[in-house]
Amino acid sequence: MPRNITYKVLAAHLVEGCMKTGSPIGIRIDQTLTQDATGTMAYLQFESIGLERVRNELAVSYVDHNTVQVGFENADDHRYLQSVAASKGVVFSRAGNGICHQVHLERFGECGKTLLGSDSHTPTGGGLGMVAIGAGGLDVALAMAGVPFSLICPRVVEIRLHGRLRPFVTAKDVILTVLERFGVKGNVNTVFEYTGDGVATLSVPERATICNMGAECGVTFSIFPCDEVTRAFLAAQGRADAYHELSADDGASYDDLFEIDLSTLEPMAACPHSPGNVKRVAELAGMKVDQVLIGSCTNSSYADMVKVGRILEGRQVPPSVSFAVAPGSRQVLMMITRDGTLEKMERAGARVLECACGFCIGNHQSPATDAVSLRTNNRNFEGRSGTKSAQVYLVSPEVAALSALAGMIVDPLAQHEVEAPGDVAVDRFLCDDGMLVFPPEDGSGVEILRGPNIGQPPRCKAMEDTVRGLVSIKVGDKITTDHIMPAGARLKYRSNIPVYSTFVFENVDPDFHVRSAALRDEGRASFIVAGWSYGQGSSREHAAICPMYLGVKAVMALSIERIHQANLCNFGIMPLTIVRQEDYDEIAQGHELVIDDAPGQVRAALEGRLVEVRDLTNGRTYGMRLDVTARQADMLIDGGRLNQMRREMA
Ligand code: MIC
Ligand code: SF4
Repeated sequence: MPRNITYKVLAAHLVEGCMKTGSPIGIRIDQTLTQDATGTMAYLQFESIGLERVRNELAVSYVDHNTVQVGFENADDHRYLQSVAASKGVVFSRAGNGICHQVHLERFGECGKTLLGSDSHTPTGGGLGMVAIGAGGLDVALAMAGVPFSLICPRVVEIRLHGRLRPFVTAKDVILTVLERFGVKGNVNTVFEYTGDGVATLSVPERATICNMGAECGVTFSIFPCDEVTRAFLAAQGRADAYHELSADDGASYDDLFEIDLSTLEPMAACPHSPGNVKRVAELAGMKVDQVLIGSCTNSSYADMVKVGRILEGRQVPPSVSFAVAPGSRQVLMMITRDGTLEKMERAGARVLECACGFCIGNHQSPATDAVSLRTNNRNFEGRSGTKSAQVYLVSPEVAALSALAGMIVDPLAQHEVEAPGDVAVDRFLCDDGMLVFPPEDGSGVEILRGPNIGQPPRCKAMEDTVRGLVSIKVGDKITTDHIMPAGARLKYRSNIPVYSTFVFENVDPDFHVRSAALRDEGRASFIVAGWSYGQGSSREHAAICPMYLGVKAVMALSIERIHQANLCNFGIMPLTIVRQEDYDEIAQGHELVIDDAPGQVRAALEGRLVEVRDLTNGRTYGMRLDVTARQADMLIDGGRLNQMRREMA
């Protein structure tokens, strides 16, 4: 039977289950990546599995998120990460080497391989024809131990690209068009596979931009074929061996089709406060901007930087705009230093930032009160920038640069002053792996260094027969993991769960943690009630670990996003789906709920039975769905994945 690319790569890695859409499968993971904000927990969990060395083909540990280092905490984490990498056989990418997804694309990605990363933008690797999936740190720790990764065999949407982009229209506008069509919810267990004659007109970094922001739609991953463009990119990176031809068979079938004529697209923007809130830049033109930031794993490639430099050349950003640029990797930085791009930026008045996540995660560059901030990254959730009242718009680097110069949003197609920057061809990238630390053959003598900020991951308790407690918070739709577990200034507590837990829902309801901890200390459970698409966005498993630490036993939502659902199961929290809208309307904060014979009901849910939740406050009973695999049901009963493993190994 003719196969699409998605099924070809998945089938080549299949170790459990069968390739039937909608059924659970297990795949072998070739490569893993972690970043520092999720990595510390992931390696602590890997250590607790007790293996001497990682078992997958390649494991890379990047330091790119917490590079601001106010206080000792981040530096302690980095030292731990470096030592544990040397000890366990992991390649360590030092702070300053760049953003994990950009560096991985440049130096490690390989056509047709699987990559699991503890970061939701891991699908960036789809630009090189990889099945690249974001997951919680514990799933990545297990993949490093050689355990297959479980997922639902996805439905595949064909996104057929025709024609060629017009000058000033970019890959960012392609993915924003996809976001406009598919939105940020309802795409669980789906893959976007790109096909059509338009594919050949897009470079690998452009394909990577498109795959990167597929994460905002909530798809499992996005993937492009591997063709001459891919071959040339890898050869220019000095890695011709990483190229393998990969294309869909003639007549391959798909579950859905979305056709895009690239030549008709326009510059687009995602408006506050969701990447799915897409408008045409033309509609926003003339809006005053206070801040413009170019960078992040979405748009920080060498080509992006060169184009920005060409637009800025010989011009000056006005004093009303705070303008900064963060190249995505040390390779990019070194190349733009040599070719004069950096000087063009500096002369235009750019503040040049470190090659790191930085502003994207709200680590610095928080805008002024009520400011309009134009950024090239992928998420504009309320408050993520560090300023709750700021209005963040997501655009292409070209629109960002032009708007920075004008002090207002500019539609590039409606101006004639600045010429379109044209294509950027690279025959040979500057390859210097001096900031990568390769592990010794035998790491057994390496001492693992732990500072006082590094605590052990908390243990969860096995499920009790009767789960009884209060709804400690009720929230609405599209609650992101940034709402649940803020990053930015709080990031440095990622390895200190008791402290980090005090910030759960900080910007939604700062007393949540006090209420929940009090219930926990009285031996009662907490429940979170939520609307549609709960847990979208980041892969941070802390959005499950910290609630677990506070005694949360179930999330009851109209729908829950894929990575977060898996993280909840990994940490013993029941992901329940509220079946009837009226039930959601009925349950209020403070209601007392009981789940009788919880383990029995979890098992029965595997046969399709609804879980009965009794509301003692109003005397009603709600039937809720528990969509889990048999393995997840077991881990819920055992009190999480690590307990389950310990039981299996005993
Ligand atoms: C993000 O973009 O939200 C992050 C920060 O990269 C996260 C990971 C994290 O929270 O550490 C992600 O995308 O998974
Ligand atoms: Fe870093 Fe931002 Fe990319 Fe997340 S989305 S990996 S914070 S650059």
